[in-house]
Parts: sequence; C-alpha cells; structure tokens
Amino acid sequence: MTAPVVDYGLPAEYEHVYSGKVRDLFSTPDDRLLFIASDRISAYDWVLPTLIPDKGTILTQLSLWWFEQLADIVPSHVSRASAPASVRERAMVCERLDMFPVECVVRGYLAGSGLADYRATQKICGQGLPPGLKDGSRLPKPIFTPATKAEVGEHDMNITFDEVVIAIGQEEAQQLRRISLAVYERADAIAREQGLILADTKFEIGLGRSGKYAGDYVLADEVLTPDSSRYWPADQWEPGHAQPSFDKQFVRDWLTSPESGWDKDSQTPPPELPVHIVEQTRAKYVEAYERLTGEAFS
Ligand code: Q0T
Repeated sequence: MTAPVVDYGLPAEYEHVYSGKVRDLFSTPDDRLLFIASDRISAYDWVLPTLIPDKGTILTQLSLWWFEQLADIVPSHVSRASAPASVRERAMVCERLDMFPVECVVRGYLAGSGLADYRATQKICGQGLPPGLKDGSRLPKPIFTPATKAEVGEHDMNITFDEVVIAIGQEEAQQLRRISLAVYERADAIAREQGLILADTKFEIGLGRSGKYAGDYVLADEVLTPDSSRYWPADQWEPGHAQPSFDKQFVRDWLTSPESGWDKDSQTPPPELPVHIVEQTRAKYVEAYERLTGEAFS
C-alpha cells in the first residue's frame, strides 16, 4: 500500500514497508521495523491536508508510556535499539512479530460500530446485550469485539469470537481475548484516576519470532492513544447522545460548520484547517498526554 509518506530524512537502508492513514512503517538495517507516527490527522475517513504539529511525537511518547504501564501483563514489541535521529521522538524501533490477522477491540461503553451493530441486532460481534442501552451507555462488563483488519480506505469488519477461532485457533483466540480484556481493565483504571473514561480501544497482537519473547504473545502497534481509543471526560459523560471526541471535536465541528464550506457527504477532499483549529487540536493531544502520564509535554 502506498499512502502519503513524507520525507523523514531516514538513512537509505531504511525501506518503506507500509503506510496507514497516519502511521508509516519502514524496515531497519538489522531486520527490525521502524514505526513512525506522522503529524497527519484523519476525520470523516479522510486524511486532512493540514498537519497537527507534534501529534506524532505526542502519540509515540504516550504509547511508550502505556507499554511500560502494561509490561507486567504483556510484553511490547518495542526494541531498545535507537531510532534514527531525524525521527527519534516520533518513532519506535520494533521487533518483527508474526501478527495475528485480528483487530483486538475492547468496548466498555457503547459507541461507533458497536452502537450501530447494537441498534441493528441488540448484539455486538454475536454477543447479546441487554435492551435499552443508549449511545454512550456503559456496558454491563467490557467485551472483546474483534474485527478483521481492512485495507487502507476500507473499514474494519466486526466478527464473532467463533470466526476468530476459525481464523487462528481456539487457544490463540482465547489468549487474544484474555490479554485484550486485561489490558483494557488496567488502562481504564489508570485513565479513570485522571478523570477520563476509556470507552473503547483497539490492540494488535503478534507472536515473538526470536529472542526473549519467541513464541510469546506480544503487544504491537501503538497502544491507548487517542487515535486507537475513545477517551471521554468522565465529568461530561452523559449517555443518550454521541459523546464529544476528546481530541477531534474541534476539527469535526469546524469541518461540518458553514465556515469550512465543505460537505462531508460530497466525496470531495476536505479543506485546510484554520490555524486556531490546529492549535486547539494540538492542545487536546498535549492534554491527553499530560493528564494520563502526569508529565509535562515539553
Ligand atoms: C507489524 C510485524 O500498524 C501497522 O502499520 C502502521 C503503519 C500495521 N502493521 C503492523 C505490522 C508489527 C507492528 N506494529 C510488528 N511488530 N511486526 N508486523 C505490520 N503492519
């Protein structure tokens, strides 16, 4: 897949492997992977033409912090090898894993595709839920709602646990569910102490191929960032309507306002964001980092 990749000024031995909407993956000279978070931002399924300064660095540093908080539950793919200087703060050098072809989603609250599926069938990923739940309702308990990994431009498709079993095996599917639920519970508890609800989140997991974690389940990708998770301010949580996005609400509100002149249903590319929207949005990523980690983002 080839999506917009900026010039990161990497040494020639780093080869481009893959790009998502906002992340770029390169191979390293020593057969690891260099996972780079760009400053790109997506909304309404588009990558916007405007960058959010420091977004990639903030999300990478937040992800690294989360991996540390989770290390007693599951190891991470992050290697101690250093990334090239030009991307050091926005990149992670990672061990290559054998990835499971499953998006490991956990939901503690009803939103997004979970809400859509619940409204259509009173189930999510084949799991029945009580009647009467609303947009934003807390679920009776967190549920593992796996999805298939879609190509760039496509949406992930929710699948049942039995479909995961068919794809990867019973033992493996149970391990992904166990790890995902344990990580969600830990992260929600930590977020809650800072006044944030972790409504849902998505993990990618693989098996270690060599070294210390050979054959072990290892957490990959970026974790528990606002790009991979829905965080809601706990003091504003109110089931019955869509909860405002912690990070992207300024962007969405502006894009759908008359000032933008854009119609999200028009299939035409969105316009550049005004500077004040960029600045407000950057401030939300900084706020997420600072609230969760308790550290200033310098
Ligand atoms: C992967 C082997 O997240 C992806 O790409 C971001 C641009 C998807 N992806 C992940 C892998 C990883 C990771 N992370 C790993 N540690 N080992 N493959 C491949 N694609």
